[in-house]
Amino acid sequence: FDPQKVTVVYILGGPGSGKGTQSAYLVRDYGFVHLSAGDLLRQEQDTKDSKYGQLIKDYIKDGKIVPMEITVKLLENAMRANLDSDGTGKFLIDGFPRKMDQAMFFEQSVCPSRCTIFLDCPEDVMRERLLDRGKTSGRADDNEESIIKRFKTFVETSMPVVDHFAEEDKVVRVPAVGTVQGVYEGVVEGLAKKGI
Ligand code: UP5
Ligand code: MG
Repeated sequence: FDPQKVTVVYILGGPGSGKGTQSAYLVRDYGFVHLSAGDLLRQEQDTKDSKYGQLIKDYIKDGKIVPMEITVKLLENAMRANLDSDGTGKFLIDGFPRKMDQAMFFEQSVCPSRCTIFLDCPEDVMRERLLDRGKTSGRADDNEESIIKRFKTFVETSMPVVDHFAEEDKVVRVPAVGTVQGVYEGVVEGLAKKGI
């Protein structure tokens, strides 16, 4: 992808921090194409004949990071499918990269990011939201056991990615407690400071 023509913004944060919720507003107001890595993986898992179906299922239930070859390929395909005819595109990539090797690979071989929105949310708030959502979501990882594993992976594996981008001054950190609208105001304000 031509970084002159393609804008990539990541939205990261712990499980249940509100990435998907905030993304919907960003799509509405900024014209981003929203690509959730988790949604793409769940779609792939449900695709008949996918050779990765069982693997993705096992990884997600365990809150582990699916090997990046799979995720990056899904993201690249989705980006390509959503490029304008002149090769321009504006992508909000949700829940990726969540491991250092993915971040390095994507930045160097797919497209460098413009910035990262980091939704900063305490675990007790996230846990409550996820358990509540779990009553109706049907997601295989919205249960107490998986949630504990997801939190552990986030702290040990994904937070270093946020820290890495923060060192490059490319992170918009937004406290993600309070109302959805209140959080969104923080997101808009943070992006404005980065000239977006
Ligand atoms: N909610 C949201 N904001 C609220 C607010 N301000 N006040 C009150 N309630 C609020 O929100 C979660 C719930 O909270 C919803 O019910 C919402 O209404 C409410 P949501 O916007 O869905 O939060 P989000 O951060 O998107 O939570 P999600 O569960 O999607 O986060 P995860 O990071 O856990 O899930 P994801 O789909 O990204 O990944 C799932 C798994 O896929 C990973 O654990 C991993 O196994 C795998 N994966 C990879 O292997 N590689 C990848 O690159 C990506 C994923
Ligand atoms: Mg999500």
